Amino acid sequence: MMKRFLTACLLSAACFQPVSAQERVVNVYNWTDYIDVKLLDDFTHETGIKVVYDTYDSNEMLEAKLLAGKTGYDIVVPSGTFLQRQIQAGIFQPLEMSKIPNTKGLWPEVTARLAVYDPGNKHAVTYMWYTTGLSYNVDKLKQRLGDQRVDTWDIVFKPELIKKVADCGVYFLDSPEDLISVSLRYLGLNPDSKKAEDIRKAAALISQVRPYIKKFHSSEYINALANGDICLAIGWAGDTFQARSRAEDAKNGIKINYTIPKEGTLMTFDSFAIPKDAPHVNEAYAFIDFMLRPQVAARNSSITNYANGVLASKPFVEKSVLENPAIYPDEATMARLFTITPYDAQTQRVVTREWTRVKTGK
Ligand code: N2P
Repeated sequence: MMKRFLTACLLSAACFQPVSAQERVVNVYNWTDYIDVKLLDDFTHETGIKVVYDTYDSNEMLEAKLLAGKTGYDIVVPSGTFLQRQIQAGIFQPLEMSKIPNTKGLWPEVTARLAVYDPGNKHAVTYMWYTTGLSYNVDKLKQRLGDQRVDTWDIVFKPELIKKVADCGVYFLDSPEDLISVSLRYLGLNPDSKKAEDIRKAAALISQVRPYIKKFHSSEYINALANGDICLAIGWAGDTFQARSRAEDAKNGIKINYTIPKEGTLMTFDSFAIPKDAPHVNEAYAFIDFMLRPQVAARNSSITNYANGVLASKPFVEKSVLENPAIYPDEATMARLFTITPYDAQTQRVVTREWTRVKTGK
């Protein structure tokens, strides 16, 4: 074994280089469609650190990996509630803010909201924040719903309405937290309720319209909307506007829109965190600092259509993105948004069971 190592070593140039000159790497695990991918090359070019980039589209998927341990990831991007319980489970290391000087440009209000999940802002910094709402094909909905305004959850939760659009394809996010909280809100219950009977009521509401839902999925709806395979989704704002851009690029005449229903919706914060067993901690700091650089954060927002956590990036964000109140909500829109707290273990069991039941239609 040793001999084999020595032979490999002697044959490789790396063997003769000082450690600091050897290839530096950072392993990043982020959501799908959530970055300007050109920035990864820019980062490598500037720092010499290679980025191994991997993606997921659900907090459940990320959490399962983190709980199994030894992921090899240096940076992950959980949403607020998941971040909170992962911090409590001891998964992340406290951040040394002196290694992330660009935290000086962070957005105080957004940072304060993240502190609800990460008390004292010790373990995470906001990457993006956004809402859950209605993503739709403007013409196909108009053909089917006439003058009905698409600014209410009625569209997806009233069987007589969703039934009318089922033929052109409806997807819901495969995210129990999003779907249950907005259902609770629609029912006039506390969207953050942890009562089992409330969770069951929310699940029953979704089950009622289950026959009209083609798929539960949290990333395929972007292309499905953009190419006309579906006409309605419960989705996230940034993804929806990416679908709009893709349709525009394809010049296929498909018009996509997104609304925050008047009844209100969930607002979520996704943030960078470093697992305790991250193999490349200094590289992780370098990556986070790069991503928080105002011009870089702005590029990410301009491409992904998500609002980032860096106030100082605003002057550099594409005007159409910055001025879109569904991405950067104005005061009136803000007033309709709610946030939620993590499920305790018992509630989580109810949620998981109900969600499986809803999806399988049983
Ligand atoms: C990006 C989805 C990010 C929002 N496609 C969900 N955390």
